[in-house]
Amino acid sequence: MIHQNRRKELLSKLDNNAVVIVSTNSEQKRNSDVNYPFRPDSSFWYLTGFIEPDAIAVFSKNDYSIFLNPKDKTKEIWNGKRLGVELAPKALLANQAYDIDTFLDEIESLVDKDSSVHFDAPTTGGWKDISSTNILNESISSIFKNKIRPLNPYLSEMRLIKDPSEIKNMQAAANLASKAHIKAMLKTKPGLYEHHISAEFDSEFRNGNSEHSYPPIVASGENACILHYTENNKILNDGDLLLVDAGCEILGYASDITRTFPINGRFSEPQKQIYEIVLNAQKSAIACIMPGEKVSTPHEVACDIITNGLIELGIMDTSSDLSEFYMHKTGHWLGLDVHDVGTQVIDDEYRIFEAGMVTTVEPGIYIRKSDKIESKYWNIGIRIEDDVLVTNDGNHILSEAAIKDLKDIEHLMSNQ
Ligand SMILES: [Mn+2]
Repeated sequence: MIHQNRRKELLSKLDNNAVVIVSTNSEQKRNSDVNYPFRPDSSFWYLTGFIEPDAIAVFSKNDYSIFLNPKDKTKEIWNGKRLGVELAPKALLANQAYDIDTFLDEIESLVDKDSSVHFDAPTTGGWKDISSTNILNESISSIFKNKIRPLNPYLSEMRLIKDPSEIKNMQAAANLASKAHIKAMLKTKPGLYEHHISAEFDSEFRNGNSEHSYPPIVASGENACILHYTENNKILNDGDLLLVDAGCEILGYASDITRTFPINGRFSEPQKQIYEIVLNAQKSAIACIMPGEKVSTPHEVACDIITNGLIELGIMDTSSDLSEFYMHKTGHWLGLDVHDVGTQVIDDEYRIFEAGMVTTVEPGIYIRKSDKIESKYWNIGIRIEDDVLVTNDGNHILSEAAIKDLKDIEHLMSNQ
């Protein structure tokens, strides 16, 4: 029902006779005859609730057709059950279902002469996607030509505002990942390897019937200054920090959390100084998230605090560029995709926060070796990231169970 309501709401934003075509992913080859674990396309999942690979939904005000893989005894024995053409209409609340291989034969008959066709080329590969040529995109472009209109701008606006069922899943994803971060702090000690800490997240997520929402970053010492470090195989050295950026997925909805903590359980004085700047920037950025505030404000607030903090410590002088130490944005939308859909800017102006939006808040400071900087600060990389829901009267930190105050972390890790 929830998916039917979403299709209805989407159509209400389009022309009266508009037709929407949206497709999901195909399985992707990892090597030889081994595939990557399958993950449905987020927009397709959002509108249909259907999680098998190779499917296309076509719907308008009066009609909903679903194209999907047909039942196949052999393939189902080898690869798992399929819903099939016969059961699909009832299960998915569609008017009719077709074998996906008949898509090109049927599609023209499902679109009236004066209808517009809302469709965007799949970005992650889908049905008959062959290297750089997407057959679905090519076919739809050649059949419907100038009747084609974009879909994503309308859909992204809808996906940007989360409904209560989506928020429930995101809270569950944040809770599970927060628990895993606490476990990681308790497990961490000098002499273990980054992959041992990574394994805590694998175990916690799988035990919660969940998956990673992106490859985790478990970066000790200087590795923390590599933003997308995923080797996760170095030894944990006494005196270094460990930066962990890891989140999971519940029914498709992601969490995305980063914590940075001392491998031996005690922050050194220079680490403390940098940590307090990042934490202050993060808390201050979160404090200004509320309906009516510009979405650019958290980043501005975080940049000011980090700039002043680094100048005070003599790491940066007024003329240096902040991007040497803080080179990414303070947040991004979060939802079915970790970097979720939705624009930041409308008509050349930053938009304002609205209740139901979920953003990450993740300032950081990364200090690489440099003759211009006192050596006690070298190789300190710190990021603190929470998932924040905009509520009617302010915000709620979905990931608040993951402790982040310096004293709380030291206290937790002293009980190992
Ligand atoms: Mn993030």
